[in-house]
Amino acid sequence: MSSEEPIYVTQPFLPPLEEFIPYLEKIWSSRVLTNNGPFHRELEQAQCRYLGIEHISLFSNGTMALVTALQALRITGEVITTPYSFVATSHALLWNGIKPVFVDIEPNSFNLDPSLIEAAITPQTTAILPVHCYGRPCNTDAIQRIADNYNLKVIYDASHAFGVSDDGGSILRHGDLSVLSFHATKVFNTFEGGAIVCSDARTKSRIDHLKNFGYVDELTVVAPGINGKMSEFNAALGLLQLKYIDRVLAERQRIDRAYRVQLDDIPGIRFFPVPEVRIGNHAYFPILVGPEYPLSRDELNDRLKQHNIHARRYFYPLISEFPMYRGLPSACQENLPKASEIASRVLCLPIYPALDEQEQDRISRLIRSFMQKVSFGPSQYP
Ligand code: T4K
Repeated sequence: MSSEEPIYVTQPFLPPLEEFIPYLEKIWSSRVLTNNGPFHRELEQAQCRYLGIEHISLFSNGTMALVTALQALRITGEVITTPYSFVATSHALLWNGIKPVFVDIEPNSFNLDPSLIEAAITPQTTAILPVHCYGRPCNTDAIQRIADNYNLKVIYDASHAFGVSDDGGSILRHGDLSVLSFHATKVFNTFEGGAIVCSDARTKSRIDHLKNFGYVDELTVVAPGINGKMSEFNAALGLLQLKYIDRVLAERQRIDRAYRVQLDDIPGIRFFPVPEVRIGNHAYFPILVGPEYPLSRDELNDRLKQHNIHARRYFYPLISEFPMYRGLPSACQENLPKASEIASRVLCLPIYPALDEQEQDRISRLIRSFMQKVSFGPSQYP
């Protein structure tokens, strides 16, 4: 094992602690800890301004927001979704008693392939749940066309997509609802947190009731709601994080660009083209390890670990391979050839604002050095 300091796939950005103290002092003096307090209300307004969206409802985490989004639109039956995501995407369906129907992904965006959606629609289908994977936008126009033709709702799992804009503005405006995660590992974090974005006040009101046990006022409960509320501590951190988010995005862009230069000519190492978006967020830096590279993806991952570099195989295994999904007809590998292939080759390299040039250079040089050493024979592995 290497003596160098560990480098993980991500490290949360935190503002200077002394800037957080005044927020804590306010909480201590007001004793408002949760239940739509002043920081919560302020963060909702500030995020609408920053993201250029109409309405947002804050949540305790992204998974609770996904579960509630499905409830808010009364989704039932079957929902078409991607197997190439974090398990929370499909788990939210199971928690609502909905059957996930997996459809394969596009090899270039790693997002749900719209050309395959129609064939998966049945009389039980009520919605599509795509993911803007790694913060790269889905083909929203094509997905919306299908949804309109078949009268389906669209809920985007936009957990990776905070701050991403296409030519028309925030990508969170697409579909009926978009769900965000503000988990520690995300581009924008509130320790834990999440949100649902919607475009009309009535839907926001329903979502807000659902996340507060269904309460409308002290004596009125209109739905079997849940407790999905964000606390004042999380909201306060969110307000402070918003002051730094542009710097965070710029640092991520710096690292993304440097990897592209450093890894450019390594045979068998492929990465995404620069995103065709107005503003990207560089949430992840996935590479695909192909047969021209002398190590398999898992060997490369292990070798990096020996050097205390902890990349991650997001998203391997596919959701469809976990035991609670494996039995579904749509989960079989033959139905998901592209997702299966990509999941077997993908490796997400470390990317976060505090990753400095030397550390990043070390990662890229190691990936290059494994290639050269292997070509001289396994005995010379580092
Ligand atoms: N939909 C999608 C598409 C998602 O990706 C996610 C979450 C969700 C829905 C659900 O949203 P939330 O309910 O979580 O808000 C992580 C995260 O736990 C998960 O939030 C995230 N996706 C997923 C992609 O990644 P793990 O199991 O890989 O996390 P963990 O704890 O191994 O963290 C990865 C690395 O980050 C660690 O090696 C070190 C670093 N780290 C992590 C934490 C938690 C820190 O430095 N500090 C920390 O506090 O799942």
